[in-house]
Amino acid sequence: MIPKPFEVSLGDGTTTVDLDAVQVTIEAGGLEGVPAAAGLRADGVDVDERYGVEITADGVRVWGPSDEAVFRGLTTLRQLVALHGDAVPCQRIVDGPRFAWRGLSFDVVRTFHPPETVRRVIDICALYKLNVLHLHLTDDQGWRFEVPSRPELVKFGSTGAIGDRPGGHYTRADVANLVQYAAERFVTLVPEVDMPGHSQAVFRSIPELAPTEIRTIDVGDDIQLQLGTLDPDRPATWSFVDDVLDAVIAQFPQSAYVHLGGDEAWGMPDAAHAAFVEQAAARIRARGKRVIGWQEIARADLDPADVVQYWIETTELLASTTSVEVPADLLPILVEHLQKAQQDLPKAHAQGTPILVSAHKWLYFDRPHGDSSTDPGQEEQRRRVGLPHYPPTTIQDGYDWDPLDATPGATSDTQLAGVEAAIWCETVTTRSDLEFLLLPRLPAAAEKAWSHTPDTWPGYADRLARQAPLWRAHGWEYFKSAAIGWK
Ligand code: TNX
Repeated sequence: MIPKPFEVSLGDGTTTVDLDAVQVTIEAGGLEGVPAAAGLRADGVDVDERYGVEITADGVRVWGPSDEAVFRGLTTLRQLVALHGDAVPCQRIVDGPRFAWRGLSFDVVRTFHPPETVRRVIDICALYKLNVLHLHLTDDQGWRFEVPSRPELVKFGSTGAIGDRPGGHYTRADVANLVQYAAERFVTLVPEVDMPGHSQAVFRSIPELAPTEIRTIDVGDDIQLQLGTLDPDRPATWSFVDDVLDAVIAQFPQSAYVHLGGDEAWGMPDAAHAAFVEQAAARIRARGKRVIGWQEIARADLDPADVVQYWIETTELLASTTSVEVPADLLPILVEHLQKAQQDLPKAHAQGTPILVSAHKWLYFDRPHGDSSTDPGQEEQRRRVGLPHYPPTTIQDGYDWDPLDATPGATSDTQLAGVEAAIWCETVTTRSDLEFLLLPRLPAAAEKAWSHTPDTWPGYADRLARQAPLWRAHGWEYFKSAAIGWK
């Protein structure tokens, strides 16, 4: 079972579990011993998800204080049935998450993923008790949702992706269907509109918003770094931001948060970046929503209800600037970026904003797989998928870490909103590539987000091996890491 439950007490014998005949009740009795989740402090995603499951020869009971809790309990049962078939060991489980926010950030820009693929990703998230799918909807290469008052964004901004990959966007009907599909699985879709950097698709669509000069640096592999950002001093910028926020909030009504990006505003003076973030954040809050952004937003004045998403694990990146060949004109930009990044978490802690942990070393799934595959047919894919500038990561690397220890300056889980993995799609061109990175990496991230006490690597590897039949039953592809004794 993944994530590992808080407490399992085995009974005598086994029984058949009929998932349609489970007794489900909304009540909290018996869950007092399970610690409450750390993370957010009010509305948002921090409902009480603690649950109990009791399997006896006389029947099966699932309970918890909320619909979410009961759904997580039923998910546990689904896994038990998949693992044990007709002979599920009688047992009593009481369980609950370590963190309130357990997510996956999904880049649908560099490669456009059709709604059917997003639904498969939601299914994978739900099976591992994640409750957030963060959609990275805009970037330099594309704009992926409708803003009714700005039809140019879809007309010109959505057509491309990286290289000659096809573009695309989600219609309002697509978004409504996805929001509902996710909600039925107690997954919240959190939309990201990346500003003020990563905005080339906006500039192509609405040239009036473009900076007077855009510098481009070729970083190889068909990827260009674009220096040029939205300008906080132009009134047109803010009527654009207002239109976009109105559209995104209307289409993702269940999300308490809007993600404003805020990352890699290359070439923008610090004061302009902070001013931009502060204004955009104020406009989000004025619409009754909370603000989340990549860690660079900590350079602006924030509200303690905002969330700062930590991604730049500086020690590994600082080492890579000397070991990897970096284009000469990129090096000073990169070094400055890393130096500033080291101040972001202290600033976030000082402002009392919770941290969402997405440190790239453990949680970026767009890193090459470091293990070999038991299937020689996967070796070509292994060489092709994953950004080459990251050192490869093994499945064990993805398990042997702790979210609190990984967050510089944090001393208590209460400073963390939770854990969110990220899948960027520069090298992910197909659904097969996507699933090849998500499985088997995602279950480890989910366990870090959910389980209060860590398992040993051999214990986890054994549980992971037993998940494969479930993936095959769903038709999900997975990387057959040779480090796992797959069932
Ligand atoms: C950095 S993570 C980015 C993305 C890239 C990713 C590749 C973040 C906020 N920005 O634009 O796709 O690295 O791993």
